[in-house]
Amino acid sequence: MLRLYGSANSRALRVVWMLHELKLPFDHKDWLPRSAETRTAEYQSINPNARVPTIDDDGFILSESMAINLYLAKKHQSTLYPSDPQSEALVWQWCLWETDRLDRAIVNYVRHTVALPAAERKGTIAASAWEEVLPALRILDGALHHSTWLVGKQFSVADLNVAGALYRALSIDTQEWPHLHQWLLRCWDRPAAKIARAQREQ
Ligand SMILES: N[C@@H](CCC(=O)N[C@@H](CS)C(=O)NCC(=O)O)C(=O)O
Repeated sequence: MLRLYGSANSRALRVVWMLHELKLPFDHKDWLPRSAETRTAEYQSINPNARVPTIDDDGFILSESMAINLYLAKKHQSTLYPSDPQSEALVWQWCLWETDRLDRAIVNYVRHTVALPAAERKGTIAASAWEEVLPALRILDGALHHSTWLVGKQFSVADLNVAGALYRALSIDTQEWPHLHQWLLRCWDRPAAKIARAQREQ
């Protein structure tokens, strides 16, 4: 059986979401980042970064949340993974773009504005993160101006991976970017997303 290492309270959230989209049973090692379990030699033999998530798919080991979701959707011939090369490439584009432009910046911004206890927030970190987050949110809003989804005419792994990474943005006001705002709500309204979110927020 497929095994997922990593708590929904980490970037494994987007993988939990994908596994529920695909309705795949999985053994969940619900480990928090930096937990003792991730610091063992055994875990580091499958993920030398000592980070989560990682999957073990009947002996095939894979880390990097974006790659995991691309692999799972493709392997299971999901409608979330487009079959034509150009749409497939656009899915990769959005996943790589998110990792480059937004993934850490949005986490830093939300942690240092609303998520951390007030005494632990650092305005300088929030301000420099915002300089990266703001243009990225504008780009997403522009991309969604004339289309419901990021690639093609239906929800795909591009939407799941980017909206999954934007979980933190659910706790800030995004109404200034109406297309992004509506798309984010649309994505997180999916039943599989709600299951993953409930697991994170329990
Ligand atoms: N690019 C990686 C990032 C993985 C990552 O940074 N995971 C964090 C939790 S969200 C972690 O395990 N951090 C532990 C550490 O920093 O030692 C992915 O998307 O899977």
